[in-house]
Amino acid sequence: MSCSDRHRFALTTPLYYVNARPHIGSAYTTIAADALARYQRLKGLEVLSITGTDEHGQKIQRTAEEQNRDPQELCNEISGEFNALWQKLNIHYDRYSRTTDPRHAAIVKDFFARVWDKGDIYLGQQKGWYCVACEEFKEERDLLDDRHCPMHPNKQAEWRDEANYFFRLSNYQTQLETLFEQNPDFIQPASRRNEVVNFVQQGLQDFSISRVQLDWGIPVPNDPTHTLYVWFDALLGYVTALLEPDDEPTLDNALRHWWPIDLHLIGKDILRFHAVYWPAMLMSADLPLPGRVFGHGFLTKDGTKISKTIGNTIDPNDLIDRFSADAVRYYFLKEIEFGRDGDYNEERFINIVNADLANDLGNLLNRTLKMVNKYCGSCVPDVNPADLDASFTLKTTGETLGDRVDRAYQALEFHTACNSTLALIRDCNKFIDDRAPWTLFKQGEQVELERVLYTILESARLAAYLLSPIIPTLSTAIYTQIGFEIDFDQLETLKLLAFDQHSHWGCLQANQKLGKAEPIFRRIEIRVD
Ligand code: ME8
Repeated sequence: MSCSDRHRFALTTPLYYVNARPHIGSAYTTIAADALARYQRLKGLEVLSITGTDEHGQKIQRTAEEQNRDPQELCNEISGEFNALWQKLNIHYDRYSRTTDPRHAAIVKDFFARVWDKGDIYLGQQKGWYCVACEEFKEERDLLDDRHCPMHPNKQAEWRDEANYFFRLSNYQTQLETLFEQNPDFIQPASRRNEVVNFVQQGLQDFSISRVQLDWGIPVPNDPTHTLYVWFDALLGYVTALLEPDDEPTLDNALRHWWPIDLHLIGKDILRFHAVYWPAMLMSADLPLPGRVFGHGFLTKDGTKISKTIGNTIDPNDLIDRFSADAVRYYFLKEIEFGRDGDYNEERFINIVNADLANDLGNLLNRTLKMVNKYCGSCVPDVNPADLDASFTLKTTGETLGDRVDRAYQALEFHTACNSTLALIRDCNKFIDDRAPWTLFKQGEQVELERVLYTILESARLAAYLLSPIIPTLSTAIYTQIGFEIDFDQLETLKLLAFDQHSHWGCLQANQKLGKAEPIFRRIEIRVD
């Protein structure tokens, strides 16, 4: 079993198919992965964040044929679009794995040889219904009327009866059952784990890992009349990503530094591949297993899964252009419990980011900074947090917030991290109205006035710090206005922001010179077309 190094953390998004431009569903997993990677970096861990594209298989071959294009040219174009989107969404990945990279073919060849030598590959006859959109054989009982696929109701499964190489998945039934029993957290959340355990208990069947009517892929090393099944090749894209730029592309070199990966973040549609097929393939190759597989829910639009194949996509580029990257990142992580399905609704999007980011957080900071400028000479008020008594309830709440949010990130409960932090900010807004600093000023209560303003400023700082994995640009703006010279996007400055210190309420130093006060997030006006 894997035993990962506590000072390092490697995580992956799925490698996305390049049959169409990225949509908000693909962005969703990547936003979550980026938030988690940023959180781990804040905690001082060395992080390797992996994403990429899955470029082989029938689905891509057909898309290229339909568009009368060279498949590689299609892959290059769409892969470029994924990359451009990640830049725009402020995603910091360390490795971008493309399965058409020649280095990847070398890794696949080495891995295939190990599984072959183990005796886990044999030639057989594959008969069954294949959904090209899923790149998966389906049981007839799982298909809808006229053999339409439940995941892609506009696509029909196709009959196949051909010689294929098979992987002996059935050999790993007991080992997989033991894995799930001994490592209850291997598959998360628990509901997904139960699904997988039930599936495995029904008895595992070998699955075919080659195709004969397919050119666009990696030839089977021992028999080039067959092409490797796209999933066999794609999962190994996670391993290829581990090669250092100068490494010779061998499996041993790839596994040297970061294996085993700590976390595979995926959507629930590809759980079986990651939680059953992949561990069995790794067991066959005698390799340690990844730490965890987390299967999140689907984004839906009017109740239907958002999908490139169905054609009901939402363009993340458009959302970012209109609302900003931070707003998009915040909405999806705060609004949808990670692990569950969630529906996208534009009115709700606007209401939430306006309420939380523009009103509660943005206005609070702006009002407070103006008062500090006016009443305290543009410096953090000269207050020792230890002198604040129990009537400063924000201090009491703030002192436990760091630990609560830390636990939420560890458990991938992004919505809890957001809600707990925003609760402190709402309390701040009430606190200002209750303590009325403007009245304290008129009454000449300078000591109390400074205590009140320090308390609010420190709470806003803490909120910005704890939300920085989700809204890095806004957090940088808040920190800058409070007088720090840091950028949450720069790894070097993160070293100055030690989690132990900055996640604690009370770390703001008295007399720090403030930056320039400016609105951090402008309210979004609802478009009336
Ligand atoms: O499955 N809601 O690629 P893919 C939430 N190439 N997440 C969604 C979503 C939705 N509506 N639609 C897609 C593949 N996703 C394979 C992976 S990995 C070695 C190979 C997310 O582009 C979700 O995480 O079809 C899904 O699992 C992922 O996009 C990949 O989708």
